[in-house]
Amino acid sequence: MTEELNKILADFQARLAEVSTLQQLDEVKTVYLGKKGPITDVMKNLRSLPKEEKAAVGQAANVIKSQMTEEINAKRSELEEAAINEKIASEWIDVTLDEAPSKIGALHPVSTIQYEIEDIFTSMGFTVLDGPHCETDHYNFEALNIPKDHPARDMQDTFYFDNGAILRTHTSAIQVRGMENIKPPFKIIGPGKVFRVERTDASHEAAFHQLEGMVVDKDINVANLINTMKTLLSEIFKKDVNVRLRPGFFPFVEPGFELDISCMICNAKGCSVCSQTGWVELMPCGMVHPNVLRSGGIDPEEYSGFAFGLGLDRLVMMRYQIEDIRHLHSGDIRFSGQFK
Ligand code: FA5
Repeated sequence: MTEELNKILADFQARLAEVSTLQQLDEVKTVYLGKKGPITDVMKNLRSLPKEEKAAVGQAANVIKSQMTEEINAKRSELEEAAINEKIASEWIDVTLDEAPSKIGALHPVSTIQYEIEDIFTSMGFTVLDGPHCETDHYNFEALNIPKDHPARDMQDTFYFDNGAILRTHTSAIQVRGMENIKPPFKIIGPGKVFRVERTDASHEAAFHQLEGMVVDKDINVANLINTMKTLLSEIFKKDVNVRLRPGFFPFVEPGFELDISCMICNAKGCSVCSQTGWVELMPCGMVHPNVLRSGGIDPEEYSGFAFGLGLDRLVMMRYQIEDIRHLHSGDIRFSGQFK
């Protein structure tokens, strides 16, 4: 009988050695220690053994049963530990690794310069206004002293909708909306996108950006205008820049000026951006025409004002020496990525 028990143990150990999963282990346990297992059989048969053998076989069967239970428990621990180690290995994260390079975008240089200028002007007490891209003829032309059939309309051809609405050609439309809502004295700026029918070249786009400025108060004069322009340019360029002021015609100002900046692309030698003149038209300006004040509900006998319209794209070109305006809105990230 002892021999038989030893054989059962040897069989069990051979099967156990092949076990590699917890499921297989449970199967082996059921086969050897379950109700229908060989040890249970031995115990059941004790009755039929001679008295003198009974105790010895029962004892031996119990020893073997305990040994099997111990070996099964040891195997279980071994398998559970292996499973935990495998999980740890598969979920391991190296927290010391460098971050994957992120693809975070950046502001477009036109936006950057716009926000800078907004900061400069708000620090001088200006309020920032906004206006719609899609305008009426009234705000874009009529209220700015440009009646229908006025030749000045030719300089700013635009895109017309069937219902008479147009894409605004300049941010000057924001002036008109500003006058409707704010009573003088006031200092406002209005940045934004504008649209024109243009044959594009190195310094002309069909959709570009301007920043309008308007100051209305008592006794405002040209000296106030020039001082504001100078403050703006020295704050933006942080160095002396060559500018010239010459007469310019716009129906909504009188007198009107063109403020040109010495071309920084070619150092005023002449190039396609400055049309070989050495000067770039940057910021027309002037004293607000009495008709415009009147159409905004302001008495020109009591108040006067100045206004200007800064070309933001050209300003960006001067600052970063960009030789063609068309790069700015090309959508080419090899270009825009340089401004991160
Ligand atoms: C105007 O748009 C006037 N509303 C500006 C103004 C405001 C004058 C207030 C007086 C008082 P102009 O068409 O020149 O003016 O445009 C103003 C600036 O916008 C130009 O000096 C230039 O810097 C920029 N600009 C004009 N056309 C284009 C274009 N096609 N592409 C890029 N920039 C342009």
